[in-house]
Amino acid sequence: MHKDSIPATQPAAHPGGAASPAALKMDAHWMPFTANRQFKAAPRLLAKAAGMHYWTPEGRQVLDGAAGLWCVNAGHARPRIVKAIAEQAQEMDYAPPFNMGHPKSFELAERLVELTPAALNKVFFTNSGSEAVETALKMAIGYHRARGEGSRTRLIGRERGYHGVNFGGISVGGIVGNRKTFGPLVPGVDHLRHTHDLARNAYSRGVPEHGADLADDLERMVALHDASTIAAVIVEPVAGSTGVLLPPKGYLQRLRAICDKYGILLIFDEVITGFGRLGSPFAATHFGVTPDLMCVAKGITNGCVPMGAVFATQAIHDAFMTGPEHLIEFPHGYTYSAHPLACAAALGTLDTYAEEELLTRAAKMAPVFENALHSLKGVPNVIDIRNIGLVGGIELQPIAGDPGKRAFNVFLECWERGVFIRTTGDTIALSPPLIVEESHIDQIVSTIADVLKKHA
Ligand code: PXG
Ligand code: PLP
Repeated sequence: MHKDSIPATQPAAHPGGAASPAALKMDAHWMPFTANRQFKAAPRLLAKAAGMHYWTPEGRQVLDGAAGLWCVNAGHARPRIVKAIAEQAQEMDYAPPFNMGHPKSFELAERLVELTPAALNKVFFTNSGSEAVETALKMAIGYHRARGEGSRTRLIGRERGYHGVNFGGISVGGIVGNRKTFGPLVPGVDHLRHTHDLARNAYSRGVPEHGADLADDLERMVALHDASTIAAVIVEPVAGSTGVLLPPKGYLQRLRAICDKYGILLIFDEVITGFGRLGSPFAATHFGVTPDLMCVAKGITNGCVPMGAVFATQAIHDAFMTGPEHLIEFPHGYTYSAHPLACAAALGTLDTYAEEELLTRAAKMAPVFENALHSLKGVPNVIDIRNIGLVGGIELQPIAGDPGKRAFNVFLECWERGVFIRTTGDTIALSPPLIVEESHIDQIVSTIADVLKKHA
């Protein structure tokens, strides 16, 4: 069913008449989240993709263990999505999103809210996860103000959280490397402690036992700042970018209860967990905890065209709908909100997910994935293994004085051996496309094992 269409031996063309890799000039492009000088000295280029695989410009096949960057959930080059984008580009390239509309955005919104918890029945479109986060934070503050609680402006994030790279997102985010360079950030932000606890929870299968009480940090925030100053709490239900940190059993439920007690909005950042990664359409549906606002991106278009979105409750939406009807209720939006190509890609993506039942496939594959990952216990330098659905984290013992280096070396060597993985700090983060088969999982895990054993 998911057979890749390009044989490994077929030499890949250089799409669009691009220069051959040897002749490629790399000076002008300042690359994102990349060691630019190191990369340009020894580049790793991708030229084609289909199904579970990438191909380099030389035609070397590489298995995709990361769904690109946690986004290509249905696998690469899926025909329905490709066709939808091509047809939309022919039919209408662009439509202004302010005070104008096009049918596909409305169709898409209706389709999306069929998948979310019933309470989340409004959708606001953005172009990325970072923009979804900014949008949700502004909605939260604006909601309280509209209800006459304008003092609720404080935002609570969590240590080790990743919420994109814009100023709001890095302010509520908890990654020092992304924050320290950029000055005072957004004022009035505080952070819960993270939930990662190797001493008590190492080698958990699924959610760990210990740490639900860490949600009580929110009670301490209320005691310190007073609930009347707090607009919202934002968390990733499962933290992806900082190394696959799972919520302790009962933690999200407890956070929900404390938010309810004090009228604080709960925002789930589901940019990674959304669209089937955990085995249910969203983490909210997986854990049975409904946030007030939910950010998504990545899998919404299978990574094919940039798009993000924020889901909101009727109550949040309606709080804005009170002024004169000819006035803009929420002064926010992007030139490319609900871009026609993105909407077409998203509709093709939802069709593909539905036809192949991909939004629940991770639940079916989880036992196979879990057993394969945990077979790495005892392999040199492995200090923890974490998994849920089709997300896995393998934490390695850092090289003394050189944090991150061991995992990056494993990444490089896996790439040489034809397996693409993602690493963050000294954790290997696996998130294969949801079409993954057992043989692919075996290849990923055995390649990692071989590399770790070789360097023991
Ligand atoms: N929130 C979460 C939870 C994310 O994972 C974003 C927001 C930002 O989305 P955009 O589309 O603006 O990138 C993300 C993105 C990694 C990695 O190394 C993960 C992301 C981005 C870059 C790197 O795991 N996730
Ligand atoms: N900067 C300028 C000068 C603009 O005119 C605009 C949009 O009109 C933006 C930034 C924001 O761009 P976008 O809507 O793509 O986020």
